[in-house]
Amino acid sequence: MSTELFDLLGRDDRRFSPFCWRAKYALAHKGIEFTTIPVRFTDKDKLAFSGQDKVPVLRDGDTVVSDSWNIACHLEDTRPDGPTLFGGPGGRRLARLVNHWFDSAGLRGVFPLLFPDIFDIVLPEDLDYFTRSRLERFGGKTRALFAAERSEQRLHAWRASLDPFRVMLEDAPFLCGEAAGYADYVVASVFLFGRQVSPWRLAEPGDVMYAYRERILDLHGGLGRAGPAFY
Ligand SMILES: N[C@@H](CCC(=O)N[C@@H](CS)C(=O)NCC(=O)O)C(=O)O
Repeated sequence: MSTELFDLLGRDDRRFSPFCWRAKYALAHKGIEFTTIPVRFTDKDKLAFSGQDKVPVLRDGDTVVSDSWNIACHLEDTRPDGPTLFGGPGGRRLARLVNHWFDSAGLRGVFPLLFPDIFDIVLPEDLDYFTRSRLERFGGKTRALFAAERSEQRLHAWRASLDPFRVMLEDAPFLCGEAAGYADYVVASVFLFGRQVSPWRLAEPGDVMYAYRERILDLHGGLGRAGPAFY
């Protein structure tokens, strides 16, 4: 049975989508051999079989699953004997909470700081689509306006918002404990994404979150280090 992950493609083979990173880590965590199928923003035809237009999409034998959370649940449910992503039903619900909260606070909070730089790593043939779709999404707010609003102060405020994670990492290497779990992959996806799209550093050496990021990058044979990055 073949397992394929449809993965967002940027310049220089950057695979930068945070949601795709979550799926790649979940697959690696389960020890599943998979191939990635690169997808440009405008390659919507390639995703038509999934009935929607976003990545990640997993084709696992005859089963098609879209959305990173659904992919994690599918992997946990179909490979119960592999290392667990959630640590049981209670852990699954908590991971779901982390997923919701992190998307609406952590990821959304840092997005304005990184957004202006994404234009430089989007493939030239996707640039018109990216510019148009994001203008629509952000009510006409331009790249230039986002760039004018970003500041070191905002970056420091975002870094400070990660304090609850720093507390969790005082007595364990990962948020889930001695071994990483899906909640780690959700939170760490912001660092995997951030280092590939922008020179604005989401963590600096000396910060607990930087050491955590390094540990995540090293997992699964250095999976996260694949492809070019700013830092
Ligand atoms: N909730 C979805 C979000 C997926 C998503 O937004 N993917 C983005 C890439 S990061 C995408 O495919 N965007 C396509 C587009 O904007 O046209 C998940 O967790 O998988």
